[in-house]
Amino acid sequence: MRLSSRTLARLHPDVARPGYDRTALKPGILHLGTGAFHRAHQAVAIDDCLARGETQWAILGSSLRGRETRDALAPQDGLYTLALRDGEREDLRVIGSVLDVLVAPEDPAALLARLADPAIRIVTLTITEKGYAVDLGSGGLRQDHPDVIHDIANPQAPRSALGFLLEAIARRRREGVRPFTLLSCDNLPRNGRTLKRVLSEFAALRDKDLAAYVAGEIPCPSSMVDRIVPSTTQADRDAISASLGLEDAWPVMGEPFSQWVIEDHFAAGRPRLEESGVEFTDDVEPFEHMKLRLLNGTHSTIAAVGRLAGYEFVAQAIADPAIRGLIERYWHCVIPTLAMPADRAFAYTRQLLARYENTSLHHRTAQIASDASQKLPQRILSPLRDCLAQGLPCAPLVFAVAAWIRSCGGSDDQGRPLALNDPTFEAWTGQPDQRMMAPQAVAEAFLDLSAVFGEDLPRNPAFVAALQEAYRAIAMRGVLAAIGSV
Ligand code: NAI
Ligand code: CS2
Repeated sequence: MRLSSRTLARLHPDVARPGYDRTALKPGILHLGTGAFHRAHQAVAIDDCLARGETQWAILGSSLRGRETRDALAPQDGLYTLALRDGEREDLRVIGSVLDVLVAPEDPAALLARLADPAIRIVTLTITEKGYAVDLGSGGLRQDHPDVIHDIANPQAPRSALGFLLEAIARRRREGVRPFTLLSCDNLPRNGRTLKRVLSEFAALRDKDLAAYVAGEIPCPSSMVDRIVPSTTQADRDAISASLGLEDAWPVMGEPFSQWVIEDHFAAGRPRLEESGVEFTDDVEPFEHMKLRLLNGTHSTIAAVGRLAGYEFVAQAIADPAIRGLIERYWHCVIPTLAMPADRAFAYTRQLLARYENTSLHHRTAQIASDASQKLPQRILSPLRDCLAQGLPCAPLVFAVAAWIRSCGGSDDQGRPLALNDPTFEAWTGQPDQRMMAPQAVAEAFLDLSAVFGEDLPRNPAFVAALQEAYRAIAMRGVLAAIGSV
């Protein structure tokens, strides 16, 4: 029997569930990109708000790509399970905040109509880094992006998040509807500011006046989001359904830790998220630097190094003393680049180690390695630039970049194939064949990738030489042996 409003009462008694009347809910938030993370993070904080009686802030979900999430959740009336795992412990909770999921490619007009609806006051986004069509080297819009070109030509039937948002903003403005707030929850640098910049540049391709309206009237607070949420596997579905006593076609799972820090600029009100543990601030950057540089930077390092060494999961990789030592040295290099007091940052890294050691999460190194070309600039290269500018040691960061380059070669240290899963990188026509080239030449060829390395790093001789040396060591000795020299 399937999880749904009708069967809720049959759930195993230990499973938490919505205690509020879902028929009284009204959607005040529209979410773009209803993937695993949104359902394990923002939708949970909103579930708490609904339970406190803020009934006008339920979520209307949407997908700009596939229909899988809608197909799984529609027969369940939007209900799904969150499983929080730590060691032997697993806490199950059914979340009720997502009312429905719209599938944009099936009916773009329906999504546009809901975005233009005055009841929608906040639009949240988790569309992955690549969903913003941003050139991370310059921070500006990729005007050559196929979706950007398509959406400028077809404003009434867009494909991209930017296309949907701009058309909805134009309609609301025309119809005298007050603006919504755009709240990015992706792991981008200054995610709100980045969104505003690409959206304004996108608008300028269509109408300069609309671009000025976006820049002046649409609040885009930046936010820092954190909870490790591995993709759900069939084994998770089966195990969670067995514990529920009902079938759930798409539960999500994550760690107990959760953090959300938001700049408090909203156009038309917001739920009382502070009562759900969310922090509000005037400037998210110190939090964002701490999280992107200490957590995501080492996550991407573990993904690249761990995959070359043959580790499938983060917990396995961090249990290897060589990798753990590299990560600890990495943190020592990065902490002086942060605005956070060092003792607070070190306490954060101790907590990170424990989070990485959580064996029940089964967090795949391959998941973190996906879209790496969209992740390295803010996670690793940004602190690396600060280290270079301040004359601070940064060998572990350079090593991480070299390991990523090596992992793009298509096989691990044992010659087993490594899948890429990075469409932006795969579209790069200058990719060198790593088996055919001298190590120095491989690192040098990668530096042509300006969307990753910008214009400055390839011109820094100390960085270029260190990268060539780190790559050569990995190629010659294998990644684990090469760590010894870092
Ligand atoms: P997921 O794979 O479950 O969902 C990704 C969502 O993004 C899907 O709805 C997909 O349709 C959509 N999407 C993919 N490419 C798109 C594009 N080009 N344009 C528009 N939509 C697109 O992944 P998950 O776990 O939900 O992560 C999504 C994002 O959330 C991450 O990229 C990251 O920025 C952020 N995040 C994820 C965390 C995690 O641990 N999973 C934690 C913190 C942030
Ligand atoms: C990970 C993040 O997949 C990745 O790239 O580094 O999604 C990470 O799990 C989250 O940022 C944790 O909050």
